[in-house]
Amino acid sequence: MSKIVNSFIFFLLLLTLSGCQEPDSEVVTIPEEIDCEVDVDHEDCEEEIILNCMPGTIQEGDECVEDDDYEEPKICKAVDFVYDEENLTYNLVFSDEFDGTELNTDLWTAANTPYGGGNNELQYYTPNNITVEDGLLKITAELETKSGKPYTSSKIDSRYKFKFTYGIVEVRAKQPAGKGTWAAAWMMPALSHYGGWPNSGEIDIMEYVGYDASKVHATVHTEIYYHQLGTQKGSSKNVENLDTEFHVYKLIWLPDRIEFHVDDMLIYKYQPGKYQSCPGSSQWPFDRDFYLILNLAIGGDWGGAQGVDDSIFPTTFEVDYVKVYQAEELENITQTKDPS
Ligand SMILES: [Ca+2]
Repeated sequence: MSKIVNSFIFFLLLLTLSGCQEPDSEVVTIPEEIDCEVDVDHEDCEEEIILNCMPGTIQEGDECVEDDDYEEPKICKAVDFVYDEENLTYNLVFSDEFDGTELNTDLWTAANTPYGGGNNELQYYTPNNITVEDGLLKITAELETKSGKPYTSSKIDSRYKFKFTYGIVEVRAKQPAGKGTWAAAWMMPALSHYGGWPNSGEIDIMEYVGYDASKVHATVHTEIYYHQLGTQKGSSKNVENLDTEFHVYKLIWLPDRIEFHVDDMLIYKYQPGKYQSCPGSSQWPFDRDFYLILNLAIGGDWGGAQGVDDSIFPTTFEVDYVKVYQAEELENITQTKDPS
């Protein structure tokens, strides 16, 4: 036992010396042999207890105490995923073709509130402005005062019914014409895992404001990239006939990037790992479940930036379908350094 203890101490001494001196620089003095069975109180014979301290703590004597020098290990997000995008096997996991005669409440919840939007929007969201007919979801905004709001409209979400991480979303829709409309197909985090808005992220698959009728917008918001700072990440695309014809808005959400398309034309690609070696959740909170939202707001900081034209009502946002596909290969994907 004593030899083991002494050898261990000697080994530690060697390690210490080799760490701070040039190799072969000095002869190490071997401590004199001590018989711990006889000399039980000798300091070299005291049994050393090595505690398995938790991260962020350090052993002091026989207890673990807080380590003031500890820094949380930084987890890099949206980097080091290896997958073959060309050969992902996508399966349909959510689909609403709006073929019935009313909103499918197994998939969606309709809002009923004057506070459904924020952004100084002017609508009261009620389920009453939804119709499902001709294979379409129709959200119609009306010039109608309700609970102090001058307009009514609708907003539906899949929050408690469908949520997902990574996948392709397709929304085929026709935009609501007129100055003052603000339609969107977008996604919010199911849980505020990284904190309140915008820290846990927001993905705006498509936004449209009626006063700028030839443009469609796609945006992500994160802790450091969001519109109130003017740092949100996104872009827009000029497309004809947005409010007279249906167009397909597509989100491709992968473990390391998000792409937005309209009619298969790229609007914007967000890939923080291209610009930063180690993105954190403040740039990429998009590794958690999100849910779908469709709504037609009236007025507000953006939609109402040029006022609201009361002659446009009723005006309707029409959605032909919402589909979500997920790839088997990405279901449990983890970060792996590419061996090449
Ligand atoms: Ca349909």
